[in-house]
Amino acid sequence: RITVKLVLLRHGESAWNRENRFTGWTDVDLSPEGRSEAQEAGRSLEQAGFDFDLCYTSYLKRAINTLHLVLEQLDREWLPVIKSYQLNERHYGALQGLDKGETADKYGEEQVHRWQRSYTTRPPLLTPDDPRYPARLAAYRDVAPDLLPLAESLQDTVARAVPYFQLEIEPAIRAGRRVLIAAHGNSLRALVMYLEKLTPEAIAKVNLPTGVPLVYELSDTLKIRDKYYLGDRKKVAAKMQAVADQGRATQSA
Ligand code: DG2
Repeated sequence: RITVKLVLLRHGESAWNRENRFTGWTDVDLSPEGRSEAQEAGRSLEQAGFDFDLCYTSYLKRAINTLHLVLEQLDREWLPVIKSYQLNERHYGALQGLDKGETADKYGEEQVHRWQRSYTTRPPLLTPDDPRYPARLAAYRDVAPDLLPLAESLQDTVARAVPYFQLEIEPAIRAGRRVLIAAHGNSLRALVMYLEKLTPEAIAKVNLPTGVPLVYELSDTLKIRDKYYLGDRKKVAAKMQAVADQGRATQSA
């Protein structure tokens, strides 16, 4: 019986997580707290005896730098790292940059929750002339423009992240390679939904904590044998609750 460990890691707290702003494809870096979270994630992986053969991350620096801090901690900076835009965060469209609490004050918590956690609802779209439209950004100049979003639902994110996972990452896992994926709250929720075969209703309740390794022990056919967070249970629960609370209104109605 072969068991392969796959580790999913949401980046440490970013500057905009700290400011409670919708981030999406905005390329903000880690906050000082987020850097410590990433180092702590590296330490807990090291202490639990984890090692990796191959790493994947997005085109966004909060995930890239989290991965780097983890590899530094593991003394594995030499590991191959494959970056792909398919692992980018869900594109939050015209909500990007807005304060999540103030948006809830303006549109109501229910609407904000729908934008954040509904499977099919897209946030308000960017217009193609918006300087934030990915087709206008250097990072995506090699990507066909029709693949680049103006805003995405989780379903849209699943449609790019899951086929990428199936084509590029699954063969490596099936071959027994130990994979670490450093990505984002919603791009990782897309992978969690796929791995755990969750319904849209079930994935709506999943909130990934920042900077805590999520370990899947898989068979070579990707059946889940075990799943756990590498971290203090209470701290992890508190971090998940903090993520869930980000869309709350700042003033009670
Ligand atoms: C957050 C997720 O993404 O936000 O885009 O604002 O993981 O890159 O910090 P991340 C964002 P929520 O969907 O949890 O509001």
